[in-house]
Amino acid sequence: MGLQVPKLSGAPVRRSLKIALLGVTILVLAGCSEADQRQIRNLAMPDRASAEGPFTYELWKWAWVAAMATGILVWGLIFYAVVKFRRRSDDEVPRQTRYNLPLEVFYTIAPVLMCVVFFFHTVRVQDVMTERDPEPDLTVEVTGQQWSWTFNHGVGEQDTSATGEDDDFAYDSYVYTSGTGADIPTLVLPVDRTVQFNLHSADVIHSFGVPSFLTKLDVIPGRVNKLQVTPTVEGTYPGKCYELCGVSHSRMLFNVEVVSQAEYDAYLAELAEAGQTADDPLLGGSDVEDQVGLDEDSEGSNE
Ligand SMILES: [Cu+2]
Repeated sequence: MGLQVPKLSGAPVRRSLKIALLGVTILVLAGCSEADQRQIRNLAMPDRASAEGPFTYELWKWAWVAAMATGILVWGLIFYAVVKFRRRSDDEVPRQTRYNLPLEVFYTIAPVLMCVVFFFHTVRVQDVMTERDPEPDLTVEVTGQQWSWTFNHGVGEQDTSATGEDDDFAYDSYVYTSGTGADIPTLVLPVDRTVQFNLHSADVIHSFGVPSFLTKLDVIPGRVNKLQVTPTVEGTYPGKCYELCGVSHSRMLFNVEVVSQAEYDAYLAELAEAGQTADDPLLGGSDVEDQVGLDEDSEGSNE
């Protein structure tokens, strides 16, 4: 009993394969700018600018190593089977009822073991990211609202026993900066200081994150989530809302400027001079007149 398969002539197939491979290689190499190469070296992660960042990056890196090792093993086995068990003559059909018990036990247990290892390291890194120093160097009250951010910086002595909830705030007075969809706000932070962010939402669930810090946390109405970060490298970084929160979610951006302590103090004085002061942090709600950035009079467009 022979299987009737039309014969393909090898040469044209090999030639088109070669041309396709060449095309793909040229495309990939041509697309590699210096920024791309940096991205490749960083495995698509931004440069780490916080004390917590390396932990996330190590988890990411070793997940890649594990995935690549698994991939190479699987690809190797596929090609081995393709070559070794290829059909050698037209009337040959392999036995259809073979099995290999040790192999089946292996490919059941191995993925379970991999998941256990991934889970262990994920929890280990998560513990680092969610760990909180009871005495952070400063506390910033952050408000997420459709669709921008307000950053409230404390002035004077910090009371680290304050909960950040129910008007129990760490400072007696604040200076603040607020953005709109048309005017992206800037969060200024001192370098090498552990900052606690108390995250408040005035409406829906947002998520506060700075890619270069390699950490983020949800901003949930009705509760105060707390995230601690220690920025380690001075510079300007983009930040964003990571949770689809409505039609202008993509405009819910901010910039982060990590500066020296002296520059930070000068910045707070600047805000105070501009009259952006309050006894309590601005947490949205009655502080928000309407959905910012969407009225037609505001600068910028909604496109
Ligand atoms: Cu949002």
